Amino acid sequence: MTISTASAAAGATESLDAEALAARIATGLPKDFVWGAATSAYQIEGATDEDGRGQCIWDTFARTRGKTAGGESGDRAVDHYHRYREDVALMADLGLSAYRFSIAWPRIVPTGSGAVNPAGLAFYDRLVDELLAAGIDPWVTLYHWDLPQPLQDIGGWANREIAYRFAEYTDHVATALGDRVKHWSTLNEPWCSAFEGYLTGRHAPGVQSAHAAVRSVHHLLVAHALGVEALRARGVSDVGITLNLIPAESPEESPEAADAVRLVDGQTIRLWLDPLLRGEYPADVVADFAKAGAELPIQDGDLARIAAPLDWIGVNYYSPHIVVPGEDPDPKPMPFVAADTVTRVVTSENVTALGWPIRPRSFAALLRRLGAEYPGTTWYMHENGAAYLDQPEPDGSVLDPERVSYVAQHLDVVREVVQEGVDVRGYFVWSLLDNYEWAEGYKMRFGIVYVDFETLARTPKSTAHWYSRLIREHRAAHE
Ligand code: IFM
Repeated sequence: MTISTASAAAGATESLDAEALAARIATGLPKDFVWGAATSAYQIEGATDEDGRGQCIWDTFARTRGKTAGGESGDRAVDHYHRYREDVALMADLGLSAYRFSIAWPRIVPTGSGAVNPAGLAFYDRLVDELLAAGIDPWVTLYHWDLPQPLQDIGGWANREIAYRFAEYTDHVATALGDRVKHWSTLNEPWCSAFEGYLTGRHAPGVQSAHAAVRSVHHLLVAHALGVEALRARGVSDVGITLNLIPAESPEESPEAADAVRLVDGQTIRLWLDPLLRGEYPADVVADFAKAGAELPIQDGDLARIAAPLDWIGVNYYSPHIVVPGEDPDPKPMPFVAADTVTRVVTSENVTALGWPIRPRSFAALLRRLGAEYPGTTWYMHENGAAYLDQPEPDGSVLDPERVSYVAQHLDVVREVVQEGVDVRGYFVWSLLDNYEWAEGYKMRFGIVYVDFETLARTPKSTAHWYSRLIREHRAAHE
């Protein structure tokens, strides 16, 4: 199969065979490059009523009529809670060196504060031991969107109290797993938690308020800061945060188009990286918030704590936001505060099944920009992948050439920018398994391993085989 790459070195687009591209990536990345796959608790575990797990905002949201496709929920998901051994064996077969997964807060502290649930901790204890026995390095994410419902009942992330509860929960998990888990991410994609959870309401808890969304931004960052302090206090040395850094671009060249790009870029990228890495919120974003009557509830000392040194930033990238100026006629509101002058460009050209444009050159530009504007930072690709409507062949195999192409193109970009000196140290494909894609339900498949949602049987797709060969080739190249 032939893949077009975005290599800048080649000038124009270049076409390479999938195996030749794998060889170029394998030999072009350094010896200690980390090869992983990622998942999250609510999307794969199921067992939402077992072993003392409490309820989370996604349980409530999915039960609310009209909020998720077909009313689907993570109640059973792909039953990883019971099948984790099989899943770890699968990862070992693929040759993964690392696995990024999240801990379900409602399993550990079912009511969000107070008593710890030992049975919940025991699950992750078993999972971590299983991973280590298989030679796979666990990368824990502490929060991937499953806020305990009792904490939402007191305002959720719009209430500063939640940040303190997060620090307590972090301490419990670090105490239990810190002897074996070396890599910790505090939050996954806080932009989604704040803007999709509290502004558009397309995600749990389904609130629609600029005021609540902006408060949530700051409280999520305070939670991150307190979480880092809790982890450091337990002697954890490899700590970061995972951000979805969606670059904005416009096909138009005008001051209005530049302003639309500025607004979107400000709220997706600079709103997070600037306080974390520079100790300040971007002034233009604060001004956009003020236009909507919303203010970041900063207290004395917060900014210094948020900017405490990190070991890395995890980057989740899928696609750029393509925008033009003007009021968006789309009935779905743009997920940005004061975005009444920004229209999303919808295209059907070179998109995944979710309609997300495939633009490896935008990805390359993003990584180069991160390297240039935030020098001295280490980056890990914590998520990258593509949704397609995969179906098994009559012989049971699952062929997903579009996903092979997507992953190969984006990995080749990683290779290229690493060779230019951008400090990207690993790649986690999203996702290990087909799973619950939040409000989209189960239709959109992101896995490199196919899951039959009836029988729950797992079948590695072509991407899994290609990725596995790449990992082995990389190892062989550095032996
Ligand atoms: O499935 C999600 C994941 O939970 C967070 N990042 C984006 C993925 C694809 O939408």
